[in-house]
Amino acid sequence: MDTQVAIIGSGPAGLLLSQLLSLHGIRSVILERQTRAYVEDRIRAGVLEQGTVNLLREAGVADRLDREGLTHDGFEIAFKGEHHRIDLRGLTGGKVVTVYGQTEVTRDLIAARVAQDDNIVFEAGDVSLHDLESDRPSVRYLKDGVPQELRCDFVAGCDGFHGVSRRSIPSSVLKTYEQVYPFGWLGILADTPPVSDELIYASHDAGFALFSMRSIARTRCYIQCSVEEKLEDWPDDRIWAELRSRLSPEHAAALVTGPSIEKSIAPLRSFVAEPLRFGRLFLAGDAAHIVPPTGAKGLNLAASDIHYLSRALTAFYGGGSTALIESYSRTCLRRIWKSERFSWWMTTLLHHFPDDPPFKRKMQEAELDYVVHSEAAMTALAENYVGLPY
Ligand code: RFL
Ligand code: PHB
Repeated sequence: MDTQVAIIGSGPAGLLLSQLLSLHGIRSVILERQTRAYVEDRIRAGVLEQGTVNLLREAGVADRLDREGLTHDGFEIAFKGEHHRIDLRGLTGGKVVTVYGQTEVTRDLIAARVAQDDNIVFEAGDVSLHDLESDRPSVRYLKDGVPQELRCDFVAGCDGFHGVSRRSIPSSVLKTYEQVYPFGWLGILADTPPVSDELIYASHDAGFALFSMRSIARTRCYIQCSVEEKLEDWPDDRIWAELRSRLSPEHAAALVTGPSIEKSIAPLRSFVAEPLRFGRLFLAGDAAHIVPPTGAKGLNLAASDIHYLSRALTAFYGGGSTALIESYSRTCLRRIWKSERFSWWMTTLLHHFPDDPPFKRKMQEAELDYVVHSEAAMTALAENYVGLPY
């Protein structure tokens, strides 16, 4: 089989790239290891920057997002029994975020891809990349146990942190930077109304908690937990009790609990691989970088990588220009490192670090107190949260 761009992975990065390329008449094939149902049911991110929303509109997949997405003008930070509002709209000259689940973004994109080009190969096994330094690379994989080969001009590695693409770059070329945090997030999804109209980021002596949502009738919450924690030790009642204990009394009284629809534990890590291009292979999204979810940046960074990559490939096929291909890695990394910094800072500010001396906790409290009372500090927080410009 032949195509122009072989895309590995049908997460938001791979799907959005395929959709944008298709609008410019550029053919692509997506190879995905999992089944369609698995990909569509994965519960992950929930907060979209305006740049991500704009890109989904440009891709023609924002009808449901525009109908069902919730516009959020601000969020709250809670600590020491008080809560403080960060007025995103007021502090950024009118910018906001949209709450709309990654699950829904993925479903909308898959529906569009299947309807338009039907170019996703689900359950593609043993994917391997070849001849990446030539101008005709290929991708080999198994479908129903039968070996297949896909020849292409470019390979887009959109296969997440555990994918094969990053590992196909020689270690002599790739440099990685990593920080693993000494805790994880235990997430719960339930059909109960959110505790507040806006997200609440709570810093508590027992650890961080986040009160988010998917709709006005569906709650998504997280609590900081140890990475050794087992899900079976966390019946719903224990999670809700722990969440309630980390809220201010006013919000605690308003928390509505109910049976969980989904529960999961995720480790927290910061990670960047450089460069993002090796010959004809581009890395994008979680394949190239991971942020801890505290700043709500992972999905949004995947989208900004795809903004740059789609433009680079469109310019190449439009007139043979390689300038944007050459600058892809450099351009992306400038924005990636700033989102890494913000996510690391939010994580450090809001979590309990088990091995820190009491002095460090006092420093956190002083910084929190400063951030929520200084217009300058809140402005810096708000402009990063709504998303730095592309
Ligand atoms: P994905 O979504 O991981 O998709 C990669 C796809 O590649 C497939 N794959 C392979 N296919 C073929 N061959 C192989 N060898 C393959 N290996 C892997 C996988 O099956 C998968 O379908 O990466 P992508 O597209 O780069 O998207 C990144 C985002 O998913 C991720 O950054 C966000 O979910 C992170 N994130 C958040 N981001 C935000 O912007 N806002 C948030 O509010 C937010 N909250 C979160 C999050 C991530 C979380 N978890 C679970 C880590 C909350 C949580 C709890
Ligand atoms: C979510 O709703 O899943 C969510 C929201 C904000 C974050 C992380 C996750 O910072």
